[in-house]
Amino acid sequence: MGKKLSDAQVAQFREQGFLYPVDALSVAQAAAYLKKFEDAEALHGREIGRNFNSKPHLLFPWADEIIRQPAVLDAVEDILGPNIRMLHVTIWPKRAHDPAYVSWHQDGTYFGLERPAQVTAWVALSDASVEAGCMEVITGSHKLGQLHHGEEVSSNNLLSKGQTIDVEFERGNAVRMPVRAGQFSLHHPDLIHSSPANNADHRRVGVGAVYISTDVRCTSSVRLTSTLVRGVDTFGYFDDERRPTTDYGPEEQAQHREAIARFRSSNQEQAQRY
Ligand SMILES: O=C(O)CCC(=O)C(=O)O
Repeated sequence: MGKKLSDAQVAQFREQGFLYPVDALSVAQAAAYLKKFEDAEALHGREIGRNFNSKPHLLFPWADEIIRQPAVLDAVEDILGPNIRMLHVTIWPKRAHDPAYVSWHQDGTYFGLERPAQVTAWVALSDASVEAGCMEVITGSHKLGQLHHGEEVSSNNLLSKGQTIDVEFERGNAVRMPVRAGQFSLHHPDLIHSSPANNADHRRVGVGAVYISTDVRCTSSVRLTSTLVRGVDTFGYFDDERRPTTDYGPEEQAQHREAIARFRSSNQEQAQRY
């Protein structure tokens, strides 16, 4: 038995490449975080959606809290071991009856990590049912390794570069991963996944956090930032991110700008390879 997951759950993750649903927050806690997210949007007068949804944990203390939830980190520790960095965070909102979708991709594609010792946790702030456009995964596809991606140009594709697998793969063993507000799912960086439009009457909002073990290096020439969320880092492959203290403060914005610039530059470098 691990800190959060049973041995059978860890074995299932390794065999199938995903796990869901796991409990993290109460329904009330998830609703409170959703409200903070919507308050931040009201403050800025714009939706935290396309192009303004990366690394929110550097801008908002509430987002930093979400990625450090003990239940999430305990589950991640059961998979990656005790020394953990949080490499990237994306907030994934889909409005009610939103045609926005996420195309078939693998998370590891543009991260340029030297090996796939990575796990993504997707924490639901509102219900992500099948109707609301929850994720769909291809069971066991993480064993295929890194597949080739092209770029699917569509204003409805929520992926920043429209990265989409452009080789054939078996879709027969696809599984939908519904999670309720406060629950999360886990998936492997090489797992093929996507999510379709939201056909529900409510907004679907989730936070996708990518964790790596501290001994994993990024192969880009750009030195990336990341947040040590558990244990110690004796490797020093990343620059440490500072925790935000004020919602969207000037220091927070400066750090965010710098981190995003480095992240995009690294992504572009890695995109040349696919
Ligand atoms: O939010 C979604 O629908 C997709 C999320 C995703 O692709 C991810 O977290 O890796």
